[in-house]
Amino acid sequence: MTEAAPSTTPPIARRGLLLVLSSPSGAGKTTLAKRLLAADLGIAMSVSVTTRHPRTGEVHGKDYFFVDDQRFATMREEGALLEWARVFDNHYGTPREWVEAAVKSGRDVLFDIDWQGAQQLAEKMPGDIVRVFILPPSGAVLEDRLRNRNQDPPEIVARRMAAASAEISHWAEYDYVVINADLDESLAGIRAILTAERLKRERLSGLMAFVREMQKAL
Ligand SMILES: Nc1nc2c(ncn2[C@@H]2O[C@H](COP(=O)(O)OP(=O)(O)OP(=O)(O)O)[C@@H](O)[C@H]2O)c(=O)[nH]1
Ligand SMILES: [Mg+2]
Repeated sequence: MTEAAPSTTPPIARRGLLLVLSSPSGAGKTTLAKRLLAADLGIAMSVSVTTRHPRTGEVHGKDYFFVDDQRFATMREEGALLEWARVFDNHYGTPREWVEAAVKSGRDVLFDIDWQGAQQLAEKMPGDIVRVFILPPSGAVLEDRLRNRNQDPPEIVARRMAAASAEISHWAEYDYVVINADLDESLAGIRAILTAERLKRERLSGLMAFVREMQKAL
């Protein structure tokens, strides 16, 4: 299911938007992000830098840019990161340049980042950010998913649950909340949000010129 044929609406210049997805671990955020990217060719993923080790199957430059502590610290000090946070025992950050260029040229960017990152982006680019929080359908479902993820010892599962609870406490800082009981339905919700946000007058920087041109003919 990819983008439909080009529409007949004349192109109006606009800034790209920053679509941020946050959720507790296990709510389905990464799956939803991948589905959205496959379904909508107009949005691209912001690839974060992280100090955590790659997992089997993860690709450098696609899932993350995997760097060591020193490289991360240098990037942070040089201002190369738009936002950054410590999550569990690792550092994560968003490379600045790529995002700023994308937004300027009217491309939309998708972020899979935590509440700390969402807060920083909202401070830096308040007019461009759209925040979506993904909730699991219930605490029991989340607990089940966290328990069954890997064969982790109980103390690791307990730590994940505490982190999930802390992340959930930030839900009200988001513009939209999607309860992910059904993947297809949640994806449809996120696509509807994206469609509506793309049409916001404030984002359509070319609208003034478009209307002026129209009025000339009247
Ligand atoms: N602030 C910030 N958070 C990030 C960034 N990149 C990833 N994260 C968050 O860091 C957390 C851990 O991500 P991962 O190490 O990929 O682990 P995961 O198993 O995918 O974790 P969950 O998606 O939470 O289940 C997730 O909540 C991500 O959303 C970033 O650049 N900045
Ligand atoms: Mg994830």
